[in-house]
Amino acid sequence: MNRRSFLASAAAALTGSVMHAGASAVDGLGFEASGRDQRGAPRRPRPTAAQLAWQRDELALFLHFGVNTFTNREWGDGREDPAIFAPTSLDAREWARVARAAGFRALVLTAKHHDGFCLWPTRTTSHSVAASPWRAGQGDLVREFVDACRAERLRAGLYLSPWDRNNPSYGDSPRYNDLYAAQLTELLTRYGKIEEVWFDGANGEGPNGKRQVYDWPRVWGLVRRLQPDAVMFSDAGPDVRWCGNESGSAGDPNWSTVDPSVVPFPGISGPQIIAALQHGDPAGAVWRPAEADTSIRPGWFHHPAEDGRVRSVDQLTDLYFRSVGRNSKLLLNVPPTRDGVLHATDVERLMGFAERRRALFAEDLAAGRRAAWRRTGDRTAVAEVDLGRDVQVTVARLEEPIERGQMVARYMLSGAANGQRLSPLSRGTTIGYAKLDRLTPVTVRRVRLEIEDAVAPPERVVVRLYRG
Ligand code: FUL
Repeated sequence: MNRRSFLASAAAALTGSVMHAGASAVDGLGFEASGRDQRGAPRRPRPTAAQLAWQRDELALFLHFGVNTFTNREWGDGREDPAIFAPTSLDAREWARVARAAGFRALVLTAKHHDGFCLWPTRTTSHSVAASPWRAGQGDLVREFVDACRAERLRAGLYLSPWDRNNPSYGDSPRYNDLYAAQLTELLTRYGKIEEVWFDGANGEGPNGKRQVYDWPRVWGLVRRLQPDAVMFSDAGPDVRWCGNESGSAGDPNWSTVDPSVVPFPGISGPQIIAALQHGDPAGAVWRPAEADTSIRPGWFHHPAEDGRVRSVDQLTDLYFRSVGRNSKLLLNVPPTRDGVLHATDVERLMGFAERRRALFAEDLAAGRRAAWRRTGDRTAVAEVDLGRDVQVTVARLEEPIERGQMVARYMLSGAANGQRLSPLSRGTTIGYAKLDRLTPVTVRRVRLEIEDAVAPPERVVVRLYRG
């Protein structure tokens, strides 16, 4: 079952918990007040330093690994025997090395998936690596993972599934909420700095058939207290939102601002919710950019039967344009095998993807050419770049200085060879951190970007051009 069809069936039941806790969940979480600018106009929401760093990473590797790797399932039911968790040559350092070599800057590991099996020796349950034969029951995969991230200078993130199909307290809401908080506390106090905490939205019944009512304000408050610099991901942020699908495609338009009352908690579904996640809201008061998560294979966990169905370099490159190139960040899942290492095919594709990006973005033809920037109205502006010579371009990368907010709502890019008249190269809606446009190969000397509409006076947009 995929998450979407599952959510559709669970939506009705969940509405209860959503109504119950109300929209005040985001209060007191340290959001920057929007305030007013020097001219007295309401200031646009802006990213925090942690959100900026998160976005600038552009690429993160997702690692789904656990008992499902050994049972060949996607969702374990919680009755798995810890004895099956026996990777023979687990090497977290290899995951991190591959990630770094492929240009990824962060990793996120499933410390606990829906089956409840913990990859660290937790004091909260015996259903963990401590009961497995791996490293004779002395292993701590979260430790090895975090150490590997540090060794390769990558940011470390942890996924802790709220849904737990093993724990008997699941569904006895206050009891399980205490246990969940204790697990989070272990993860966020034992291993030093954790940069992203990932809350998925799947939520079914527990082993006792009961359904859990989560205490999200408590969870978010706890993370903020224990790891103030970490970003929290979920449908409802509070720092980073799900992009609304699991195919890795951000919306177009894609605003990094949202109205937090539309998706107040993870796990609610419906077309309106998905649209809000995909597109954000130009009038939204909170900065909550979209993270695009997807897998390099059909499944999230490694299944030998899918070894021939790994996304190609072309497909990964398209994915990059649809995620990073639409003001999002790509969290690409590459699941370790039963041996505990990445599969050779996946590694080869990751390297091919890196090579393709290197070739595509080898030289910014507009680098060092200062663009003439002119406001033409309150919500419009024009940037003009003279490349100094006729050159062929195939890709444009536009960037707003998002540390000051996101403003552009519509633009047109046009270009002309020496002595020729301008003709359109591409049109678009939002820009944000980055907007990537593939162009029909064209020879240009002059390039003009027109900001045709914006939600506030636009700031200088950077135009980069590549031969590809
Ligand atoms: C979903 C889960 O149900 C999938 O198994 C996977 O972990 C995905 C990233 O999130 O909610």
